[in-house]
Amino acid sequence: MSGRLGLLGGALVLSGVLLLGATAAAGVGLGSAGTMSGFSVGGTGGMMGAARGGMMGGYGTTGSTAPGPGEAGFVAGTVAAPRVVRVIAGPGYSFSPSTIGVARGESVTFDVTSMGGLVHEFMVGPADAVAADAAGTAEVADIGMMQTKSVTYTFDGSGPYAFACHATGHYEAGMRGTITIVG
Ligand SMILES: [Cu+2]
Repeated sequence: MSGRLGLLGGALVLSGVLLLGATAAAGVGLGSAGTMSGFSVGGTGGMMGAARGGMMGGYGTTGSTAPGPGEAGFVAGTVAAPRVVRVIAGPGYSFSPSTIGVARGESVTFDVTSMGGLVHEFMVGPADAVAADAAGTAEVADIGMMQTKSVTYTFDGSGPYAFACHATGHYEAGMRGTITIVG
């Protein structure tokens, strides 16, 4: 008897997780609809983010990194259909990956998930503007633990480009990365 109840409980938990996952995916789509000054930002709530990253043991099909330039299956992102690149912020003062290749002119949506206990930011754009934390540079801020936020950027210049976290002290601790223009 108790074994059957255990099985039933497991099935209920599983369907709950699937429901949460679907809700999180819908949240990402809604978030990307908002546009301001040339780049768009979006995000999922903390609990939904945890459902995607923790309980499901992965990130689902909508949050995975698409093939990059030079990789099999690469399709350059466009403004209408940006290529998705998943970035992990932390644990500690690091991004993974720390170097990201993009094709000249393509639009990329960075889905940034914060791991560990620190709140991070993700700024992307011209390297000098990113280094200076210049106002108007594309970014998402206040990315809490297990939370995912996204920002879309079009690499239509010659570079160099970079990304960084400007939460207090993080950049100085080395929390930055490089965008490489491929092709
Ligand atoms: Cu940070």
